[in-house]
Amino acid sequence: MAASIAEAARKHPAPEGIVYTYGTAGFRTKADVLDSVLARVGLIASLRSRALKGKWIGVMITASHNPPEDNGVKLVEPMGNMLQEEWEVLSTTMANKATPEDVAEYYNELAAKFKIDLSTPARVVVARDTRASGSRLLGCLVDGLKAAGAEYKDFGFFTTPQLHYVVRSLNTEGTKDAYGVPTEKGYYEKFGAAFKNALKGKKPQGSLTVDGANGVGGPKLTELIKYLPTKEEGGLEIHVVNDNVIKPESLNVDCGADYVKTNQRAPPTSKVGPNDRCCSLDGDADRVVFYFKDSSNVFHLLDGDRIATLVASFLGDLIRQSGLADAITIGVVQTAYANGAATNYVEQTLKLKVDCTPTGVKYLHHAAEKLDIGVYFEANGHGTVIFSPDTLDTINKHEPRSPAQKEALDVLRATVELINQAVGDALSDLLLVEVVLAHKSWGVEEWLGTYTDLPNKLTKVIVSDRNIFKTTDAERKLVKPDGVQKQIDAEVQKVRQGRSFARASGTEDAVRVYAEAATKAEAEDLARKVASIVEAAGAKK
Ligand code: 16G
Ligand code: MG
Repeated sequence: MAASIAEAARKHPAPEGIVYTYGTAGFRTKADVLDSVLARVGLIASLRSRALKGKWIGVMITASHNPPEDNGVKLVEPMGNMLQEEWEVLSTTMANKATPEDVAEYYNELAAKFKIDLSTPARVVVARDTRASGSRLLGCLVDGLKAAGAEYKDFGFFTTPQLHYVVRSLNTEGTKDAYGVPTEKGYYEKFGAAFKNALKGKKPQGSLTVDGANGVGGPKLTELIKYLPTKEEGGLEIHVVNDNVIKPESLNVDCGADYVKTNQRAPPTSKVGPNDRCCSLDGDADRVVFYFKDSSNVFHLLDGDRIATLVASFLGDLIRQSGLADAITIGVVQTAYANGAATNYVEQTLKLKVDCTPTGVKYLHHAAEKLDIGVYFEANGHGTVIFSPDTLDTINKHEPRSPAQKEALDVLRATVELINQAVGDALSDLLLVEVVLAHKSWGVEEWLGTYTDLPNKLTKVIVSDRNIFKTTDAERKLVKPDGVQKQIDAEVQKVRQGRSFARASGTEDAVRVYAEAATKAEAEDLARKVASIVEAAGAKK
């Protein structure tokens, strides 16, 4: 075995001078320097599976919303969760081993450390997005898997959430927690049927235009549509745009969720009428944001905060109407980027508890796991809802006491099925939003009307070393460099409804600054002031 491990590493030598890190979303960088990483991830995935007695582990090759020339890779745990933190560190170490001998030695070291029996089967599911570099990188990954003697299933092109779905389904097949049939078709059948059941005769109004970011989400949505009720059958009219995966160089270019959220504008190609619902996916379809233009052609964004508030209010109603209010509580998990008005709305109007965590899906997911029903979304559109095992049990066993309770309970049960609980899933999330709007008989204007966002500004500052910026309180306060938070606080005091924070980015070499205030001018001014404080602090040695 050691010989084959070293051989795989030799075939894909690590380029000199590059330090790789398994970050918030796996390894991600320019595709042409990732071959060695993919081969080593194949080794790590095999070890992880063996450490878990042959459970299926997922490997997804994607760089999400990054430009077409980038790529990346992330590992998925058996229940469809993100990789355990300890293994992120081990993956980083493995990726940075210099020689084939070092790689083989580290492989054996890990086997010894975790008492892994190397004769246990290793099972790995692999898939990729539509990037041009994907097939080459898949080859490197497979070299690693074969060297480690792993059994693998290649699902070809998949959205990231489809991979999470298949991993969880494979590991729960035949048990009482069976998640779904572990195939692509099984995914469409599960979510298609749940959508129909959750609508329960309510007809979506108008149509939905979905921007696929020219990534894998477009064609997969087109496939999913075949499993949804047609407009004539009381379903939703969906138009898929920006779904050109034949031209991978167009991926995420002037379209997609990140473009819309960052630029606060619709993709230039968008040709929709006033108040028409639109949404944009990112390159691997684990993020979605909604938007529309009103009759005066003004753009309005309905981001992750809006999805969270909409869904939390709907679930709250269903729980009450089913007669479960005493048994189940709902909480909302956000990050510091959530608009203050959204937080206020959840606490004051919906009367639900809000938790704040650091940026990154895994932190929100972990916090949501502690709740009966945890609704978690980042403002950028990553998110889902998770139900604790006890809560699922309560919902399944509950006996309705009236026809009205039964009606609500049926919708609640179908909604649980419609939500991809393994991970935030743009396709499942967009269907969920449509179900809520249909039940409330709302269009985008009513949705937008629930509260008014505080004007806000996000900027970034390039500093010589972003790692000197250390935060606490879910990234809302700086503890280092000394004295900087005090200066920020002083600026925040000067504006009405002011709030601002600075944090080192986890994905870019920069410090991000967020500011919000009662008016656009105050928010922008506050962002500028805080950015210059950060810049000055970052310049000091
Ligand atoms: C990653 C995270 C995303 C987060 C973003 C923040 C996952 C799957 N993705 O893309 O949740 O919002 O990083 O980027 O966790 P930043 O640290 O550069 O601001
Ligand atoms: Mg993504």
